[in-house]
Amino acid sequence: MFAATAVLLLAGCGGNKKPQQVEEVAADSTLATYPQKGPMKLLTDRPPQLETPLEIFKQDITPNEYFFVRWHLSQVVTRIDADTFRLRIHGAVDKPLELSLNDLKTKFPADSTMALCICSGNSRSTFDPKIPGSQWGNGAMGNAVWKGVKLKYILEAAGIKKGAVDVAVNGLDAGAIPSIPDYVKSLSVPHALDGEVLVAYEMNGEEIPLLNGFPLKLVVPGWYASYWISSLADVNVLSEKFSGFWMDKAYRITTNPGMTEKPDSLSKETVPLTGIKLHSIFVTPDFRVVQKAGAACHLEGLAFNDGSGISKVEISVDGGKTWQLATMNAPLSKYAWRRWKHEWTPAAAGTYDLAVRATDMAGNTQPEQQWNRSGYARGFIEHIKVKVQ
Ligand SMILES: Nc1nc2c(c(=O)[nH]1)N[C@H]1C(S)=C(S)[C@@H](COP(=O)(O)O)O[C@H]1N2
Ligand SMILES: [Mo]
Repeated sequence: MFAATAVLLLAGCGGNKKPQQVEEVAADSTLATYPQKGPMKLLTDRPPQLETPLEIFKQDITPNEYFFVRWHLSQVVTRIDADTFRLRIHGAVDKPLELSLNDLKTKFPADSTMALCICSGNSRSTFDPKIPGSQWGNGAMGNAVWKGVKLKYILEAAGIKKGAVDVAVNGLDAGAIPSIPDYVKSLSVPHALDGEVLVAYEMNGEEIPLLNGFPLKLVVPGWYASYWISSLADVNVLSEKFSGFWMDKAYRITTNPGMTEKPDSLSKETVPLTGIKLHSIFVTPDFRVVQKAGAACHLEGLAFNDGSGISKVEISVDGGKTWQLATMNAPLSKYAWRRWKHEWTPAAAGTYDLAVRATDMAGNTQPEQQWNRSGYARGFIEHIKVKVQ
């Protein structure tokens, strides 16, 4: 079935020297192929929201072509000239800077980090009661190697003025009309200077796809992707606390323990959502495949949190009554996801309720229940139903 869906198409290929250009074509309404992208699940086309197919998560590193895409504002960037592009650093600094891509690559040391980029709303479609907003499955995340310059070095080159408190970060995208608040996020000065936040110009050894934030993406390891500003162009150092829609009104979470609240009594207090909540998912088996009694079924999946580490992953094949330890692969890096595996041989035919739960280094494990008004930070235990005959 075809719908009159607008899709961005890259004309010409993306070398750093050539401007990147996109135009419109028609496409399938559910699986879409966008410029520099393989077939992805299309959530919305304006702005583009594309979800990674689950089988891609069998790979430790998510290829750029399959990395999920999420923009908030309809005026996404469809053309960037890498030669004239400048990253601007201004505000409460001694020396405002305008850095070209070449400046970033030649005047600063390069660093790289492997880190999980995950949307706060990943898995939103699984919350009950249902929550409006992008109905993501588990595919609004990906693990990549990011290379670029530490934000700390850039800020030190500009010289942060004494008393500065926040750093506001902004990309090239904009709302369709001026009343739509620009997508701006902020980090505290100590966080921006922690040496882990990166201004990335490379993703998995290639330039960042236009839809994922070419030419620069802010990488904030351990924090939800809402801070990972795509097409980063403006860094504004502030001597007072940042105030703006995307920090004050959006991407906030209840202060209740476990990031959970009741639909009929929403918590009064909210704070900006920051670190990635402990969660784990199945990548195999595919719940649509019928398994055979007496034959080994390979269970595999991912566990992750804010980088503080996973101590164990457990599997249940009886709906959470009993649990067995899964085998974890060695950590890929501090901020990457952790892969786990488990062999299971179902003895008899029937429908099995499989569940997976991870435990962090402090001994906290995942709850069965969690809900919040925006469907952020899913951490409740994933169950899948598997048929055996
Ligand atoms: N400039 C800009 N950066 C942005 C956003 C945006 O709308 N504009 N969305 C954020 C959110 S909420 C997510 S989940 C990630 C998605 O990054 P991706 O498109 O590379 O997957 O970008 C973040 N950075
Ligand atoms: Mo997001």
